Amino acid sequence: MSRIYPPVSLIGAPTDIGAGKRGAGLGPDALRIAGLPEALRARGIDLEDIGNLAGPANPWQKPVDGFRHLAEVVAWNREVYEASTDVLERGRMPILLGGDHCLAIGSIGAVARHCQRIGKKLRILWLDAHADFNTHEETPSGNIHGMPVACLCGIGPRELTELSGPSPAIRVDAVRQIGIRSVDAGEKRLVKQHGLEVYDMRYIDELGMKNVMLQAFEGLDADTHLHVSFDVDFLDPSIAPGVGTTVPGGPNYREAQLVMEMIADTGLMGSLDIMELNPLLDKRNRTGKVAVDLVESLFGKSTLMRD
Ligand code: B3U
Ligand code: MN
Ligand code: MN
Repeated sequence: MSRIYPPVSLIGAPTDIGAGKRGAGLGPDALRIAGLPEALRARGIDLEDIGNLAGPANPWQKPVDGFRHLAEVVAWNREVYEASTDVLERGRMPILLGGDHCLAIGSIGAVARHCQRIGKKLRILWLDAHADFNTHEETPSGNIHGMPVACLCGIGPRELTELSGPSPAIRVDAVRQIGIRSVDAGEKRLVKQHGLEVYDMRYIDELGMKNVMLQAFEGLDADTHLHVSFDVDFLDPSIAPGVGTTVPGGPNYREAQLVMEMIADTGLMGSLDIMELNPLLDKRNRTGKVAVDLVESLFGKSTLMRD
């Protein structure tokens, strides 16, 4: 099925400020060099690339009170929030090129406020190996890329929970997490306590990816804005080694393609993050190319004879 897509804007956020390894700051250009703009234009999409945002350098310091680089994370997220809001208000679909996943606080914050303004429901598909639901007390690392979902749900420091407006930016029940296979002990307690909907790999193995996705889509309607937050470490490391925190046992290429194709079929995707790509940990930008391939499927490129 061919579909008309809204105009799209690429926003680069070249930083690894919330990560435990350096290199995710090269993600935006690695995605461009892997051919993302050309691939989207080839789908007939009206594409603008607003280039890379600027923010503080990574001072590479140890965590303080359970947070590493909190002030810099706030500054980067403000930039992301403002750029994403501007794109949404111009009637375009933002694609945030990360950068590490802490930037979802600004990106999803902008989408959540936009949905509130225009009266749309919000559903977030969080594709990740990790739940990213840590707090400064539970975190084993102090890395804020392990905390964005908690912050968006109102759990975290005020600088981050109120970054886009009154806290919480989103309701826990707006989120569906898919592909999860690494959750810290304290984080797991919090996930359960708050009732976050997590489809972990065991669940995917048992039900099959198709049924899991149908569950994730339950309750969607034409008034729903679907935000996809794609942490590239969602993928099995055998196809996506170029990320800072690989976790074995993730979705394979075919399962990942099915996820993307089924999201495309909903016709509801209104915004996207592509996060944590780290080309320094890869050869020949392989992971970037896989990510571009999958994003093409998110925009309706089908490998089947259904077009
Ligand atoms: N849960 C761990 C590891 C982690 C979370 N997100 C990523 N890694 N990419 C932590 O440090 O919070
Ligand atoms: Mn993540
Ligand atoms: Mn992850």
